[in-house]
Amino acid sequence: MSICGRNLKGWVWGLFLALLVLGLTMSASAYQAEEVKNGGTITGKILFKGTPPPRETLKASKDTEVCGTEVPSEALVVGENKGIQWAIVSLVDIKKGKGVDKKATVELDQKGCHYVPHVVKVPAGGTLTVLNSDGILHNIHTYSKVNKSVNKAQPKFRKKLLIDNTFKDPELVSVKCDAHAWMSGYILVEEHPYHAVTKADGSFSLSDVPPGTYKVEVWQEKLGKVTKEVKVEAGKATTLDVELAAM
Ligand SMILES: [Cu+2]
Repeated sequence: MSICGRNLKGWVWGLFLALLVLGLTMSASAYQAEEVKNGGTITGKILFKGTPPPRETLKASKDTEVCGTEVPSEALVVGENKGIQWAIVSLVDIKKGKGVDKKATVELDQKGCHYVPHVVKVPAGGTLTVLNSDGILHNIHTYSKVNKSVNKAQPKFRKKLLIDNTFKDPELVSVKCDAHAWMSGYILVEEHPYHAVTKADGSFSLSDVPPGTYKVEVWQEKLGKVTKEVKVEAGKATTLDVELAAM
């Protein structure tokens, strides 16, 4: 009887501890992925306020047969109607919605001594495949605070480099090449898919957003950050145009 009672007590304690650990784990990962039915859409444009500066040109000092000598900077690209390319639009306070596909193939190419695309989205826990279309030596050097940093050479014969077990937590990671100082890009590690990178005309779209009011953050590497609030209704499209000014 006493042995049985002790066993029971131990079992109850075990269960209690297991539930405690489970609870802590769940509260640590704030975002909950679930199916979204009849969600809304947020679409709009990110525009430059005022007269945009001319696009900067950087001087290439090596591998000029592949890179050229004058390299157009990608740090601030403003299109004809003031649309800003490669700004990031994010729902920052969303707690539940669509999940990210950790098994998706995400590629970042090194082409013409640029990162293509300039901003690449990687699901947290996913793998990044780095390509080397240039056929010259590049190296992938990331600058991060939360995730492990990467510093790997990619010789000209190495067409593919897989980076896994690295981008685990949400963060905007800067990537540079130590061989070509002007090469600069971003890796956006996302735990939810409600981030959009603007197209050449500054447009973006976020779909399947569960109805609610959200804080929207717009970030651009040269122009900084602007925060807006947006209300999303079931099955409806909400328009959000945001202007960013020079800092
Ligand atoms: Cu390089």
